[in-house]
Amino acid sequence: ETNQFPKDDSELESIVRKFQDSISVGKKHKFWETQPVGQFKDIGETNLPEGPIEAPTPLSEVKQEPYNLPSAYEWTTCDMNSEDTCNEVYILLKNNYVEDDENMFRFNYSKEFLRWALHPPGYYTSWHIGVRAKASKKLVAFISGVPARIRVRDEVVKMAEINFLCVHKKLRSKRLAPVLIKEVTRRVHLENIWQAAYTAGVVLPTPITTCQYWHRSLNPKKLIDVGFSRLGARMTMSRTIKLYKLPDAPATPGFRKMELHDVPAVTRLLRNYLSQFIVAPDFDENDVEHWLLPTEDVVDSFLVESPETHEITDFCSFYTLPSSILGNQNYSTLKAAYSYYNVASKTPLLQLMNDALIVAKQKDFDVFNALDVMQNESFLKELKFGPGDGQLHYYVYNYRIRQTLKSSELGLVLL
Ligand code: MYA
Repeated sequence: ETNQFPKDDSELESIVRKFQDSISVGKKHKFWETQPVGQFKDIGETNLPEGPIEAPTPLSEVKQEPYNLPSAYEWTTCDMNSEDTCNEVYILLKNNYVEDDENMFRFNYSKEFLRWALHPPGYYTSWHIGVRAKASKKLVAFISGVPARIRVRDEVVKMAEINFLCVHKKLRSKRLAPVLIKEVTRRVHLENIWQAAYTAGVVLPTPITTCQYWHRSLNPKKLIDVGFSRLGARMTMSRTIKLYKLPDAPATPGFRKMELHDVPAVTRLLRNYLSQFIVAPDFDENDVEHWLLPTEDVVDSFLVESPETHEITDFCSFYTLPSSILGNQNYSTLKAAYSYYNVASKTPLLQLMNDALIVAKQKDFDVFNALDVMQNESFLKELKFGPGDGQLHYYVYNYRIRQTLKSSELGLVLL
């Protein structure tokens, strides 16, 4: 159902841009070439050792003062527990964060979501960094990090997960982003952490893997009306609605919402499952409680409790990330669910994910999105997901991984 052929010049341009991106091996990255990250020229160099690119320096040698900003701007640390500050970050992102290639949709992370994303166990307020205009005090840029333990093969590495890098539209292309990145790096170093993980839609030196988003229509009429998808060839609206129809209730006996007392069992299930991937988070019970216990309109988690043995055998989860629909008369928000962590040990993964689609539909989501990571490829086509046109590149900072991974070798989902 999704874009098979370019429909107009702007779509053609975006395809050309992506092609140019994909051959960006020869393109200059004035900032990224100075950073301890895998460089394009080193691709295929199998002799370089896996692990940190630069050794940590003594903490006393970490720069003690913030980097310089252009004189009209100043640093601010954003306390997301403050209703006012959280609202300012929310508004900056709502108006200036990531859009699709055709500028039809823009991510609209909710305030509750931002608080959840930025307050995991052990978070540092100092890693939630804003830039204000000195005169008006208006927030014009943001970057954030949260601590995480990420396993690469058999090493567990303390990292920062960097997200929500945003520069106001009116301040773009002034090299502010490298200053934000250097400042968050400095503040991460001050906590004696020397590695980071991040994702981006753009190609930078150099991805550890490149993933694709797939989309499963839950409300096909709205998706077509707002231009998210198009009516397939030889399809009518009523045939399309029928194609995507789902049962009213999940099919698996014992399928229910995750609760606090499930945290130990879910942690065991998930740790065991994630151990098969080359890169994956090293979740303990505190992490599972934070990241996977259901939070209204932020994250949903379900599991299968065997009706006979009461054993927890399967688990699925998705997070809520709406997008603003730019310039549509009838609709302002696209309600999207994003597949998070799923583990099937007894129920077939296909059936488990079909139940996830059913509960997402019950909760009135318009679309269910999933990356082709972990074992997701095994259900995407059969459950009528269609490939999206955007790619998501995964990166690690100051850690070399010998070969580029297949997306199915990745066990990490960033928000
Ligand atoms: S990904 C989401 C990024 N946000 C958006 O896409 C929102 C809309 N766009 C914007 O707000 C701006 O366009 C941004 C760039 C802020 C993205 N990741 O200031 P500039 C490089 C990394 O003139 P602007 C997310 O949040 C670019 O290649 N670098 O450009 C994860 C160029 O460098 P080089 C990026 O457009 C973020 C330089 O910036 C990105 O005004 C992970 C140009 O700067 C990008 N997404 O602003 C950050 N986009 O010349 C890295 C552009 O070398 C974290 N650039 O090519 C690294 C780890 C840090 C911690 C380490 C701890 C040890």
